[in-house]
Amino acid sequence: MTSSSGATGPQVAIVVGSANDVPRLDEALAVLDWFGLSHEVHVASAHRSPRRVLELAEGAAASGVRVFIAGAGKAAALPGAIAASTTLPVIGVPFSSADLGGLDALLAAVQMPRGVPVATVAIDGVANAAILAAEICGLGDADVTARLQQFKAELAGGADVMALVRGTR
Ligand code: RP5
Repeated sequence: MTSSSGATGPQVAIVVGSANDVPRLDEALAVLDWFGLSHEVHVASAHRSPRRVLELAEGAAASGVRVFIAGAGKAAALPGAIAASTTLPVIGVPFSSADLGGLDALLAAVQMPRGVPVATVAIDGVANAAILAAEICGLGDADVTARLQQFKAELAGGADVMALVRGTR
């Protein structure tokens, strides 16, 4: 994708730690589509493919990415590993798993050392991650801001988030 600024990247870069995580992103992709935000999904693991994670983190800002969403389960180092190597905001999504229910990933994502923040949402909170990404992108984009105002008005009117963004209400 190429924007008028010459940027080649999407507005929102999504990275998950395993191909098995990709189906968890459905709600996030629906939300981002509703807000008209371009996005790309990458599979890269802080533990299994750390060099790929570094490449994605280091290259994103120059390609026009505005914000990362990083989701991982278990010992979820991915959001922090990305945050360590980019000046872009990183939204962390801890994924649930059968053994510890996602508490492991939540603590790994949220308990970042001072200096390297990750904005961590709830366990499996991919829809909120996408809404937060829209709010970040909306800071510099009047169209996204207008969509956010519409979104808030719809919520206040009783709309269900996923029914709204999927157009099924
Ligand atoms: C994490 O370990 C991934 O994000 C995934 O949620 C979890 C399990 O990965 P797989 O063994 O299913 O590839 O790194």
